Amino acid sequence: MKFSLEARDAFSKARAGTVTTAHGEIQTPIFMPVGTAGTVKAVHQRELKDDIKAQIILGNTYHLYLRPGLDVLEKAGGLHKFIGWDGPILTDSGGYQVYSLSKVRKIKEEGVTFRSHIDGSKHLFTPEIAMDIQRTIGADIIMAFDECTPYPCDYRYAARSIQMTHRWLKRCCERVDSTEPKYGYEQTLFPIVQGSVYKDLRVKSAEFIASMGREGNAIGGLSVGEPAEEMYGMTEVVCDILPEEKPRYLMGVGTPINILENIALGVDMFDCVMPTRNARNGMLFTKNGIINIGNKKWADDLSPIEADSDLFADQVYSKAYLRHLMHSKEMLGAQIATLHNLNFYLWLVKEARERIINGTFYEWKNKMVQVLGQKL
Ligand code: PRF
Repeated sequence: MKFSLEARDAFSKARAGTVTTAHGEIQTPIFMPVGTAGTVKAVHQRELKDDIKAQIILGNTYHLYLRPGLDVLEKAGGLHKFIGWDGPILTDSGGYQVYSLSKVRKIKEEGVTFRSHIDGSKHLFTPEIAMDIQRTIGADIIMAFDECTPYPCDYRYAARSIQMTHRWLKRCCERVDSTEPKYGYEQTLFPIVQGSVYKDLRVKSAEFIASMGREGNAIGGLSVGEPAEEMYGMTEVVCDILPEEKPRYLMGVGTPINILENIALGVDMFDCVMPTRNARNGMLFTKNGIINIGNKKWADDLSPIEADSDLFADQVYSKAYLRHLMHSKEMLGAQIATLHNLNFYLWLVKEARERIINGTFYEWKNKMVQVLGQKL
């Protein structure tokens, strides 16, 4: 993997760059649609590529390991081939889904034992196992196995937790460095900074993560219920320590406003279920603010979903039609709403990138932060 920085904003810490992976380039800042179980829910791979021009998608170790399982993925020749997506993929390590989804879990130095949310079967994830599984899945970027502390989290717990996450990171690095990729192309490991909302712990963790000298770095443990200002405070502290010349990925963030504010603090990569999940509940993100398409006020609004958009679905379908589909629980409703929201998120980061390059990012960002919070 390679990262080149192309521009820096003069009025904030925003940057524009390019990540090069074995499956293609990613222009940063970027948003990565979440494809938990080998599908960005309700979207065809062709739509991801041709309609919304997604540059990288996410997969989850936890889900893919439980279903379809490693035998099928290996037989297919990895996740790219299995799902018919030849662009870059990043997989999360399971070091988050295990905490948020599985039943009964025990965290020990060795790793985490948990019961599947699907059939209750018992499993163990260790740093080594999480790396081996990600070798079999075959993502271009793979994530370290960490502990994402909940919010709130007392200081003593958070302090002990980063120590374990750091010891786990060393084990992840050793495993990755002593094994080969299974499908002939390079896989890059990103370590994850933790430390809850404590500045001194974030500093300690960021310094340790930076010292590992990997090719990209991630920030975890945020957007778990803390106020946005607290999140920004942590991102700022961490970005000032993580090396400039490597991409920075803020995990599981966030709203369009969160994304803009974190770009301004120096973050390059984002993922979040918000555009996809909220679409299925009728929440649409637009350039003028947030729409709840289920609202009665849209019942006879025959204007396009988003007039000022290059997405065919935004032009061809009206708000009233989309509302009707959602109301009738027609599958096409979820498809249109998801495509719309992802297209909006990808427009947002692309616009941010262009404005970082042409020097108009900061003013635009502040204006957009006002607009995007409005409920229409
Ligand atoms: N760790 C991992 N994945 C994550 C997170 C984390 O802290 C978060 C936190 N927002 C989202 N996804 N491994």
